[in-house]
Formats: sequence, C-alpha cells, structure tokens
Amino acid sequence: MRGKAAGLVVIGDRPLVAETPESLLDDDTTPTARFFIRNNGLLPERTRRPEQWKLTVDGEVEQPLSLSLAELKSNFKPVTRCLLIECGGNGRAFFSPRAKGVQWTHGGAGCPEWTGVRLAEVLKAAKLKPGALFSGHYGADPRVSGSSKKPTMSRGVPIRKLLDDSNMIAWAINGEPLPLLHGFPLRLVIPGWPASISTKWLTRIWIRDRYHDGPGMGGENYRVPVKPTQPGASSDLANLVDLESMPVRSIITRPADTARFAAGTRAIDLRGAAWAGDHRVARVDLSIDGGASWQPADPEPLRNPHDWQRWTARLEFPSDGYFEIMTRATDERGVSQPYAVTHWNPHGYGGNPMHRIAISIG
Ligand SMILES: Nc1nc2c(c(=O)[nH]1)N[C@H]1C(S)=C(S)[C@@H](COP(=O)(O)O)O[C@H]1N2
Ligand SMILES: [Mo]
Repeated sequence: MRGKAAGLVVIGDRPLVAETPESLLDDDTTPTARFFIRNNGLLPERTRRPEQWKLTVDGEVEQPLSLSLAELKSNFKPVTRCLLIECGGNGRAFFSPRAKGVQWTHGGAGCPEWTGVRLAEVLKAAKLKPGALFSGHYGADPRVSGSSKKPTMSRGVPIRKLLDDSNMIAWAINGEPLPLLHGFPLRLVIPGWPASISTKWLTRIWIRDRYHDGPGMGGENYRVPVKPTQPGASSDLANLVDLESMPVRSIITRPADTARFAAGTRAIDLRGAAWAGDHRVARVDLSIDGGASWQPADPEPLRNPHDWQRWTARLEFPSDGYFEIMTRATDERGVSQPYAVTHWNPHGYGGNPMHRIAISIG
C-alpha cells in the first residue's frame, strides 16, 4: 500500500487513516506521498471525466452557480500556495485517559503546495446575500456502511472564516492532479482550522442562513469545553463550543528520534516546523535539559500566509551521552505549548504538547 511504501503509519484501515512520522516532514514542501491521509468514509469512484466534475454553490446567494472544473479553471485566476492543513484530532494520543477516536501523535498535518482558485473569488461571483451566515460543504464519498443517503461528513464554517483570502478550491497538489485519496478531482483547502472542513471530492458549497447541521457538526463533534472538564468525565454538551483556530504546535524533523552521533560530537544541527492555526508563530525554543533552559531557533521566511514556519537551530552538547531534545513554539499572542496536554475533552481535540526526541552521542 502507498502509505507503507512512503513510510506513513497507518492508524486506521477502514476508513483509511495514516499519519506522517515527524522525520518524514523534513521537506519545506510536503511531498504528496508523505502527506497524511484522513478518510471518514469510503473512496468515491474515480471520475473518468474530471473536467466535467460539477461544483454547486447555492443557498443564500443572489447567483447560484454550477461550475464544471473546466469552467473553474478558465473563469477564475489560478493561484498556487503552500498551505498547512491539520486534522482536528492531531495530538489525540497524548490525552489521558484515552480520548475517543483515531490515535494521532503529531503527524496529522502537512504543508504541500496547492493549485486552484481563491474560494473568495467564487463566492464573489455567487454574490452572498446579507443573510449568509455559515457554509455547509459536501463531498462525493460514500459512508463506510456503503449507504449514500446521508453524506459521510458535511462540515462548514462561519462566513468570516469562509471569506479568508488563503482559502482555495484546489485541483492540484505539488503540481499534479490531486490523487483520489486526497480528493480527486476537486477539494477545499481551508487552512488554520480543523482540516475536516477542507472537503475532498467537493460537489457543493451550501451557503446557509444559520449554523450548519450536517454530519460532523454539533454534539461533541470538533467541540471543546469552555469550562475545563475533569479528565474522563462525560461531557456536558452545553459546555462545548466549536474548535476554530488550531493551537500552536512544533515538531523536530531532523535529526530523527533515536539518532546516534559519533563520540565527541559537540554541536548538532536541527530542523523543524511550527504552526499555530490562524495565528503567526512568534518563536520556537529548544531545550536539552527537560525545559530547565531554552535556546531560540532561527525562523525561515514564510512563503505566503498560512504556510508553516520552518526553522533551524544549532545546539551544543556538554558531553557524550543520552539527551532528550524538546521543541516549544509560541504564537503571536504569547500562547505556547504545554509539557503535557491539558483541557481534556472526550474526543481529544487540540492536544498540542511539546514534541521531544531522544538522541545519543557516543
Ligand atoms: N469528503 C470528505 N472530505 C474530507 C474528509 C472526508 O472523510 N470526506 N476528511 C476530512 C478530514 S477529517 C481531514 S483531517 C482532511 C484530510 O485530508 P487529506 O486526507 O488529504 O490529508 O480531509 C477532510 N476532508
Ligand atoms: Mo480530520
């Protein structure tokens, strides 16, 4: 299977879910074969006429649209951007007691280069009515049960987020048509918030005059407590709100966990990535003494908004031996990562503890 060949770790097989080990996220632009996979249903059949694939934009609009992929390509200006998307459950494996759902560690995220059109341009052509409040996104994937009566998942966002200039309707990843696994022939890419809103095999964007009520909305779905919950307690639905911007996170992508260095090595070069949902990353710090002291990493320039923040660092080591290296990012608001996850919630959303690797010298 592709995932195995590329080194992805399969953490669910029906539906298929696979995460990327941190050391395989070392490329500035995530190669498609190393990009995580999160399906909630079955794969739709691969269309033989992708250019005729239809996208409908309807609901609270003056001008409902039904556009083929060929029309999207010719009627709007194509754009190419590096956008990070991250599963809302990334980090779930760090909750204790265990939270319900696929046990992601830090690998449910990646930053490939997408090509498509600006979602905002298409919405402009549809002319939103003043009553437009929320979106509802639909894809063509059948449910795991095989039933196609209800969509597998249909999530949406408030209009203020839908209109974010970074959002795209994409047909290509890293210069190639989307693979079927990642939404061929058309998908949404809405960075910053849980990637479940970045609908694959996209068929419809329904503009709504109220909060969207598709499968995957409401209840405990993608919701986190306002008042902190005792770990393991059952949830009080009235205390939950939608998880919007994803929290700050960082990973070390070089060296790999358990790397060994020759005796006498006194400096090691590190590389990594950090991101913080809709916020900018203000700094990344590294520690080799369990957080007793920290050293700053050097950020690389961002290529566009919602790009991940690549960083490098050179760390000095006082002696040979075994060391654990920790990374901690801080966002522009001053919010940084905890040592261990707090804010327990039944589905384990937003778990962003610091990433650590172990290395040995000599
Ligand atoms: N139609 C559809 N779109 C979907 C999903 C899905 O199951 N069906 N999964 C969502 C979730 S939960 C995530 S995290 C991302 C994963 O995108 P990827 O598989 O391309 O990495 O797709 C989102 N889009
Ligand atoms: Mo997800």
